[in-house]
Parts: sequence; C-alpha cells; structure tokens
Amino acid sequence: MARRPKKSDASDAADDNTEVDTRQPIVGIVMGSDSDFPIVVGCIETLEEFDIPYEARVISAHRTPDKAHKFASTARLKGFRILIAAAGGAAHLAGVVASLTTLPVIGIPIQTETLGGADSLYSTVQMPAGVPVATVAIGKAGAVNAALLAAEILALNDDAMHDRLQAFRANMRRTVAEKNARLRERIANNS
Ligand code: AIR
Repeated sequence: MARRPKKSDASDAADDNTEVDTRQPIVGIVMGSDSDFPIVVGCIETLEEFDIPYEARVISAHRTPDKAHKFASTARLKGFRILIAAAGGAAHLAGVVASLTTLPVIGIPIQTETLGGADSLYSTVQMPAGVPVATVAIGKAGAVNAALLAAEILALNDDAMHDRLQAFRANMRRTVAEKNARLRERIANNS
C-alpha cells in the first residue's frame, strides 16, 4: 500500500509535489515521551500499511496533565474513532485518556530499563472495572498489534479494511510456510 506523507508534512510536500493526506485522522496516537517513538513507529507503520489516517503526538499524563485531559475529552468531537496510548514506567496515560472518553482506548506498555516494562504493563492493564484499556504486549509486538487491533475494530463496518486484514493474514501464513520449508530443508541437510 502506498505511503502518504502525513498532515504535518504538508509544507514540505507542497514543495516537492508529493501527495498530501488531507483525510480526517481516525486513529489518535499519544505517547508519553519522544523516547517512546522507536517502539511506537511499529504502530505507525502498520497503520500506514492499512491506509488508516492517524495523528500522533507526545502528551504525558504526569508532565502535561492538562494537555492529556484536553486531548482525551475532545477526541470524539474531533472525529477520532480509536485512541492508542503508549507510555513507560508509571504508564498512566492510556488509563487517564480512557477515563475521559468513551472511544475505545488501546494501551501499549513501553519497555523500561529498570523493570523491563513490567511496570508499564501493570500500570496500563490493571484498570478498575468501568474504565477499560485494551492492553497489548510490551514493546514492538504490542505496538504492531495495537494498529492491527484498530484495523480489526474499523473492519467491523468497513469491508475494504476486512479485505486488507485477510490479505495480511494470508501473507503471514505464506511467511510461516516458507520458514517451515527452510527449516525442514536445513534439518534434512544435517542428517
Ligand atoms: N512517561 C512520561 N510521562 C509519564 C510517563 N510515564 C514515560 C514515557 C517514557 C518514560 O516515561 O512514556 O516511556 C521516560 O520518558 P523520558 O521523557 O524521560 O524519556
């Protein structure tokens, strides 16, 4: 699928005549710090693969609580349909966002040096009854799965999205079959 420059690239794009994505972002991504970006990029690339318009920004539940409040409480009105929140350590961002919106919120726990991301996982996943956060795995796999989960939610009433998910799964099956064939060949050559 073609990658399009995001809205923030608009001025650069105007200079070099590349296509500008002017669609309404339907997935809102927030991360606690730009240090989370190397993990969150897996989510962004997957959203792009599925041609899902998104917007991403840094908002901290602790360092910029007012911004977190404003973002979450206006997200539905702004046209977002799903929110994804990534944070590490005392990772309360997804929970705070979820407390201020009825949009589905997906939480990505980021690895930490000190506790390996268990702190982030528990802070994100252990929500009280009444305020759900759909928490994915710690780190890279979780970031990709957050985007896939968003695609699956959108596919509930979007047949084209469903087709893309089916194609993605078919491709995954092919990749595993190839790995299996390679492994069997290596074992046969060894014996
Ligand atoms: N964080 C930022 N505000 C609240 C939290 N929990 C998280 C970020 C990042 C970690 O703190 O999501 O994973 C370290 O941030 P930094 O900016 O010090 O690199």
